[in-house]
Amino acid sequence: MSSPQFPESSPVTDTSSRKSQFTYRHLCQLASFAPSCPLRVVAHIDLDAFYAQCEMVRLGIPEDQPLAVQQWQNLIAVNYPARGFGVGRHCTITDAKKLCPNLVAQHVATWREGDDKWAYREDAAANVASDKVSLDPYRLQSRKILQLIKETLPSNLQRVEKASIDEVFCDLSAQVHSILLERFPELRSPPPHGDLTGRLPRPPVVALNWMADALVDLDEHAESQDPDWDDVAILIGSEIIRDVRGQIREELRYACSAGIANNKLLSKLGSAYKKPNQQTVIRSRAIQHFLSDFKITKIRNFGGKFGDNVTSTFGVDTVRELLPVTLDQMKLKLGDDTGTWVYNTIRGVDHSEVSSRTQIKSMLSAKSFRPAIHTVEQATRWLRIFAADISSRLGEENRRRPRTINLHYRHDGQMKSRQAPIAQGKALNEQLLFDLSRTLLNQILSEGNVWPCMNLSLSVGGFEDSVVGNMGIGGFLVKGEEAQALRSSAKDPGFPILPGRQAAKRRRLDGAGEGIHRFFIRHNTTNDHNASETEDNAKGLEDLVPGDPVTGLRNGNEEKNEADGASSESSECSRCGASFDWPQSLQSHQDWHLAKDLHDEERGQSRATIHPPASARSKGPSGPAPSSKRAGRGGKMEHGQRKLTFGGS
Ligand code: DCP
Ligand code: CA
Repeated sequence: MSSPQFPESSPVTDTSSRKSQFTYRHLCQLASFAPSCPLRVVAHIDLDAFYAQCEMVRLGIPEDQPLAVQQWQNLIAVNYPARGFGVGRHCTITDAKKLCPNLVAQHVATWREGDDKWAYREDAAANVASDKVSLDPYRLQSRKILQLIKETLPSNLQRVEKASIDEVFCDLSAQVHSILLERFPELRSPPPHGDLTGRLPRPPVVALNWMADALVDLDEHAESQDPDWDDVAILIGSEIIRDVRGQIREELRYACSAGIANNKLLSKLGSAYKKPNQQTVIRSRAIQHFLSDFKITKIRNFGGKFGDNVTSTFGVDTVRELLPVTLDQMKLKLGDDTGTWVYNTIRGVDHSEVSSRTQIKSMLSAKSFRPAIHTVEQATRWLRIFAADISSRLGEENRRRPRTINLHYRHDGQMKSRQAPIAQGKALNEQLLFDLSRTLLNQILSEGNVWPCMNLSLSVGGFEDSVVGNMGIGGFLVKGEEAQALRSSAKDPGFPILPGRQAAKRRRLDGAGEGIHRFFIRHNTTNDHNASETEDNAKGLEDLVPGDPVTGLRNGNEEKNEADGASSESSECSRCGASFDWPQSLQSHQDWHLAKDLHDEERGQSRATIHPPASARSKGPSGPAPSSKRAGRGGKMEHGQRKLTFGGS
């Protein structure tokens, strides 16, 4: 018997006496997206050289033309033809042109002081003082791509999560389940004696047709095994994603790469494994082989200081070298939660969910001034731009309306912020935002002695319509460029990373692990380098901010001296004892507790959760050779990853 859907697969003549390792329960779990289901299929889709492709598509540039996207004198995206000449993001525009004289360098669109619309401008690179980068063109393409993915997958069986401007996770489990039942009628029968723990019959194939996928080799001991349902499921997932990628290419002309595996961690590593325009399948039996060669610091969440500390604590460099460390040893050195998390992660275990929630919770428009600005007129012109920027982005929020507006203002190493409610009932347009921001600016200016101004940022937050129960904990978080700008401007010295109970517990520990534990209590401060200008921040710092700094800074009189990062104030969380140097950090932390309580309540369970250290957040997929390009980049996070669960789900 040969399955018509698997034309080149080898059939098995007699399967009746052989059983799958998977049960009827596993099959049921597949239909309900259960994160712990061993048959689960998750894909990660990542656009190749995204901003560069956006410019190529917009300008109708041939695919083999080297092109880079320029922001001032730097490159922020480089297409693959240009990479062939050795051009990378690290290059200045001058170096890049030396390496590749034929390079097209397209500057990003900018808002200009005094103008009321962003535009592509010939002279943008020379006008860093008067221009502000606009990422609107890329956001628009991103939305189109996301929309197309959603349209391509069956509406009732999809779970699609936007992870950043050019990345999407898809949990394909329910769709795969439905296709399995369609193709293999034997799976439709109820379990013998109604026993869900009974094993499924084996799949009626011994070799599957993987087409041209970059199929990761199987683990050594697994090579002799015949395919089981997890292989069949992931193959179906791979077919689905091939189709999705084909649609994106055909309809929108974008090339993307994808990883298909049984969780987010692996699928994300997979999408970066072979680029551009390829997909990589990591079967369950190939996980160990796939992960072993990765440098620990290249695994998601192991970048930065956290990864460095793990490697130095155990004196290892690669996953392979860390594998022999026992769970007990890990716990001893890293604490129970972190030790367990590290132990599982390097084995490819990740039960984080793909969450369809893509609604953002705040928006920020910001500009750092080099040189500083000195007049009300200048500041006002920038407020006009911020209002236009936020207003155009609000237009895409499907009638969701923010409730608060904040202005942050930096002068002489001090951050001042003011907040006001946005009155309901009035049309929320550019003019209203501008008027409100001017009122806030006037409040700040009335104090006198506020010039020169080094940074201005306007944000809106507290979006309504969100039913808390539907949001999940991520709904309380500010992400991406918002988080970055708020954080770098406020120079908040540290958001707590773990629920304080765990942090407090860690403080009691001593020994070699202590160096690591401190990263769980305090995240690294980020450099303030006009970072809010680029989507890099959205990509690199889409990390957990427990609580909402926008509302966290709710006291309009708070002013922080950021010059030395010190504060005379210190506060402790009454719930868990974690201590904070800054009141707004404590406020954020308490908001986080509240959010987590609601989240746990919503899920009807209280699982231990751990947030990987912010300092450890890396783009991640930079393992073996094909991905090494990512080394040194700031990391990016996506939703489910922020709360790594323990003890199964
Ligand atoms: N980006 C940025 N600055 C960075 C990193 C990224 O502005 N330091 C922007 C430009 C990128 C986009 O985010 O096009 C997506 O980032 P990726 O890391 O996914 O990189 P690319 O899509 O450019 O390339 P790849 O093919 O490696 O995914
Ligand atoms: Ca990309």
